[in-house]
Amino acid sequence: MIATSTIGRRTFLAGGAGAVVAGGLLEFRSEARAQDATSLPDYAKWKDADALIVHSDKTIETKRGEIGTSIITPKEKLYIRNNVNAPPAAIVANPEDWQVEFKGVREPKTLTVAELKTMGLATVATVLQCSGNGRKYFQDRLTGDQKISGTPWTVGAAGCVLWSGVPLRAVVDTLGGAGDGAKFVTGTGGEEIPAGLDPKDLVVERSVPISNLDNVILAWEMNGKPISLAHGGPLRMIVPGYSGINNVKYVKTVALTEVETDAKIQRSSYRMHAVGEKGAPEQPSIWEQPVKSWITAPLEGAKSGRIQIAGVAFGGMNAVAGVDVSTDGGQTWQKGEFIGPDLGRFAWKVFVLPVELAPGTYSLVSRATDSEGNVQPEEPELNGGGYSHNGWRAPAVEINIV
Ligand SMILES: Nc1nc2c(c(=O)[nH]1)N[C@H]1C(S)=C(S)[C@@H](COP(=O)(O)O)O[C@H]1N2
Ligand SMILES: [Mo]
Repeated sequence: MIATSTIGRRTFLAGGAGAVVAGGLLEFRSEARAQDATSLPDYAKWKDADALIVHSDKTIETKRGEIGTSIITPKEKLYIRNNVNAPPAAIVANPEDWQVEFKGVREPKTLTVAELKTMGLATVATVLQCSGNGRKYFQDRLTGDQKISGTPWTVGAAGCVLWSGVPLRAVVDTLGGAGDGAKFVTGTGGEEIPAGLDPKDLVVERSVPISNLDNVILAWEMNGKPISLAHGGPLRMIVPGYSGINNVKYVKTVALTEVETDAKIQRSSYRMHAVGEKGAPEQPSIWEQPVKSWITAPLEGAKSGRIQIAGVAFGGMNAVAGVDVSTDGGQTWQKGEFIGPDLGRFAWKVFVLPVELAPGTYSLVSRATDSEGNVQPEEPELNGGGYSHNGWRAPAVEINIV
């Protein structure tokens, strides 16, 4: 917990003067909150506090050493990111009764979760990762008056999770098929928008290309339990392979649309643009996740001798095909070995490399390749939102062997 407040304070001071001038009161408030966040917020009280870094009541990161080697991330350790306040806990009291409106199909209809449960069942393992995971590594590279605002996540805004629910394709087929000209799947989150504020500015509504129709799952179960409020129960739209933001929690409307939603969160947020530029619809949207890996153990020095280096690797839309591991900061590489069951192309894989280390200092890094031959870059180009960091150098683990 001391570490948490230190991170908050450092952010506060580093961004301080600039943030207040540039961002005004709102930004000031969120940084102040990060500063005194020391315990889990009520809706996440059931989480394993020792495994988490609480940046704020809406941004909670998994500690790097807590991911484990069992592939699936336990719900108690999974990160949380809410863009706005979560709905009241009452919505998960009777999950079967939750209603979802389906639009852009031949026979539009509102269905309950109980009805959805009769239409089909599928289970998929996906990497759920915040689009801003690794933002801190971009922020560390800024010079002059450059600024990237947002939570300074390192590697812990990610987990690998099992989702069960109905394939969206089955629902669309039941409702007579897609309407004419449908190009996107658009999901709307069930948060209440406070009166007097423009819903377009706040609604968590995301559009993804309709090419995902056969992958999308409307999930009511996560790792074998009804989805908690924190993770988007009673029902969540899962878009396998896609960045966190596209996985809409407490989904209340699913529409097949001709155009992308003009909600702010789609129109200008989560866009790839240069530092200092504003987000705009013509820029690439943060959709598919790029190939990525990082080391999870060891994170601290040890006695010389045999050591098992371990980590996680995934390919986003593509299966991960291989991972190279280096103990000298990328000068020389060895092949890591994937262990454990293969949970499919959207899951991550755990890798190991046994090494013999003599006393000295080491820089441990990993570099994954996906089935299409895409390789993790050493350093991705800076972008203004600090999105989709997948560089292999920045998350290096520096250790001392004695
Ligand atoms: N309805 C809704 N869905 C949402 C969000 C949100 O604030 N509201 N946040 C998104 C973001 S930015 C991320 S990273 C993931 C976080 O999922 P988690 O909290 O279950 O880890 O949910 C996404 N879906
Ligand atoms: Mo996110």
